[in-house]
Amino acid sequence: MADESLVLTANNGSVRTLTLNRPASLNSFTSAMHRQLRPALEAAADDESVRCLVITGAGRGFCAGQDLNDPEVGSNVGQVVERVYKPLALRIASMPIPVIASVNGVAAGAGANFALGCDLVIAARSASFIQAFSKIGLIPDCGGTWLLPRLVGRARAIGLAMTGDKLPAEEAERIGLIWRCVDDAALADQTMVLAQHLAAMPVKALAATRRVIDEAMKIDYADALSLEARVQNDMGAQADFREGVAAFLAKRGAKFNDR
Ligand code: T3D
Repeated sequence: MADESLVLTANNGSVRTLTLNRPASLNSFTSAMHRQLRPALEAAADDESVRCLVITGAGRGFCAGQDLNDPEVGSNVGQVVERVYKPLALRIASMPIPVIASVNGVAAGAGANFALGCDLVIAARSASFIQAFSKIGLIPDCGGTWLLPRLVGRARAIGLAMTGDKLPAEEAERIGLIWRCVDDAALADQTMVLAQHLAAMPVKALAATRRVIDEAMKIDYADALSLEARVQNDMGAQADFREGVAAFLAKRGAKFNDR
């Protein structure tokens, strides 16, 4: 159906939640879903009232990666990655606000790496992460080759990618692949507490923090220190910095507005 909502949008104060909504197929990505997800991400980026974005899945899965029934599969896999998954990963990495993946169930293939590319990954204890690519003769995409070794080191990255084994959320937390694993029943509440907390923070500085940390991994120490100085100069000129210092000195709560 052309107008079927494959990506649901909900607002809770300044937190926006996008829910991938193809539960019968574990929210695997189709072209139609991508056509709804991209504008939804743009809308969250453009809407000044949104200060934190949460991405989750409907039903028992988070996202099982590329829908292998989609007519596009097999036509030109590299083109799909270049045209769809690369811009998706880059969009997440450049959002002007913090992005939380609230992983409610299995996250496989591009679905796993889509989650891992978010700023913070909070997962239900019953959730799992699977680099499913190797089982169908592909390599990790949607940022997997870049993210995995940085998150958990080369040995674990290669182990996860080659075996395609299911990694339970608890283990994912233990090895540093994700931020936190919580009881299933607590996931929605814990996600919202975290999201509201981030939304009340100086989000412009949070987005700059992500950008500089990502950039710092590609440059040497001296260049990273110079980059810190340049970006700190920019942050120091923002109203949020003045407000943060004023609130601290006045012993009151800060109200941050920059975005
Ligand atoms: O063009 C390109 O391909 C390039 C891009 C590639 C990026 C990628 O993401 S490649 C990797 C694609 N994903 C996978 O290979 C994962 C495939 N799915 C699975 O291995 C398993 O479904 C899971 C381990 C994720 C979950 O297993 P389980 O036993 O909990 O559930 P299930 O019974 O396998 O799945 C439930 C339903 O979802 C089932 O449909 P049915 O039989 O009830 O009608 C299953 O077919 C469907 N489903 C799950 N994943 C996909 C899917 N349908 C289409 N595509 C999927 N990826």
